[in-house]
Amino acid sequence: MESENVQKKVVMTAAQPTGKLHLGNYLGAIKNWGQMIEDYECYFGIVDMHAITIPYVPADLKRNVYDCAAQYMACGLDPQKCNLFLQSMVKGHAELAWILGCICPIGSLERMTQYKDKAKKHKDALNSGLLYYPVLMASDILIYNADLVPVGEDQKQHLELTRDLAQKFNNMYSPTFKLPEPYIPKSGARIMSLQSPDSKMSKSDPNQNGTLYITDEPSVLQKKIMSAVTDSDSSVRYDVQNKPGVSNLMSIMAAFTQKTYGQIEDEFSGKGYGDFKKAVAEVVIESLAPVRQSYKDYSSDKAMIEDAIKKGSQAATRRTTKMMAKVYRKVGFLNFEK
Ligand code: AQP
Repeated sequence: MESENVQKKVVMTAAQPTGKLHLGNYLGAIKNWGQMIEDYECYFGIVDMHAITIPYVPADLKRNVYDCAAQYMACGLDPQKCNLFLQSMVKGHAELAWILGCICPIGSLERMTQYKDKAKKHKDALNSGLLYYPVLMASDILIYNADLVPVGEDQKQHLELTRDLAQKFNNMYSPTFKLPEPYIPKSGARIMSLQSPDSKMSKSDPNQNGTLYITDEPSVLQKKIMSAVTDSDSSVRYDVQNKPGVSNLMSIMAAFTQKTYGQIEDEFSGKGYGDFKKAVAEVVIESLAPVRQSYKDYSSDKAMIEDAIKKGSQAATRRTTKMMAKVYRKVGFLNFEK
C-alpha cells in the first residue's frame, strides 16, 4: 500500500482511547477521515500515551484501545486502505516530543485552553504530562511530515502551536518539517453537550445524558435527544448566543444532512421543539445505524483488530524512523550505526 501511495499527500490525525467515541468525535473528526482515505496516505492514531495524562485504570485503557480500533473501522477506516497505529508502538512519537519540548516555551503550554480546562477538572491529580500534551501532539503530527490534519475546532490552538514549533525547529537547525494545514469541517466542528450546550460534548462529561455515543442503542439516542436542553422560546432558529441548545441540534442535523441552517429553519417554521427533536433523533439514529451494526461485527474479532494495529504501527514506524534519524542528526546526536 505504501509504495502505491508514495506521491500522495499525507494525512495524520488521532483520537484518545479514553472511552467510547461520541457524536462530536464522529462529526468533528472521524467521519471526515473516512472521506480522505482514497486520496491521501493516511495515518490514523490511537493515542494511548495522551490518554494517561488524566487518571485512568490500565485494564480499561487496554480495553479502550481495542474498542477504539473497532469503532474506527466501523466508521469506515478500512485498515487495508489506511494505517491504523497505536502511538505507544511507534517509538519516535515520544523521542521527538522530548526534542520539541526543549524548544517550546513553558508559557505557550500554560496558555493552552485544553490544559486550563482539564487542569481545573483534575485539580487533585495534576501532572506534567497534561501540560506537555500539546508537545506530544506536535510530535505526533510532525514526525509524519503530514500535509493535512483533520480535527475538530477544539484542536485548532494545538495545531497552531505545532506549526510554531515546526517553524522554530526549521529556523534553529535547517528546513526539516512541513507546516501542516488544519482541516476543520464547516459543520460539526464543535458539537456541544445536549445538557449544557455551552460546553463541548465530551467523553468525560459527568452528565452522560449530554453525550451521544456512536454505539448507543436507538432508544438511548432518542431519549437523550428528546431531553436535550433548549429554551423557553419555541422557534427553531440558529442563534448560538441566545439559543445554544437549539443551535447545537441544528448543527447536528446540518452535519448529517448537508442542509443549511436556513433550510432547517424553513422546514420547522411554525412547528414546536418536539417535532424538531424527533426529526433530529431520526436523522442521528438512521445515520449511525450502519456504524452501530459494523461495530458489533468488528468488536467481536480481536485477532483482526490486533492484525490491523500491528500492520498500521509497522507502517508508521517505517515512515517515522527516517524522520527521527534526520532530526537526531540535525540536533547533533551521534549515530554509530550508519
Ligand atoms: N465536541 C466535539 N465536537 C467536534 N469535534 C470534537 N472532537 C472532540 N470533541 C469534539 C474531535 O475529536 C477528535 C478526537 O478527540 P480526542 O479523542 O482527542 O478527544 P477529546 O478532544 O479529548 O475528546 P473528549 O471527548 O472531550 O474527551 P475527554 O472527555 O476525555 O477530554 C479530535 O479531532 C477532536 O478535535
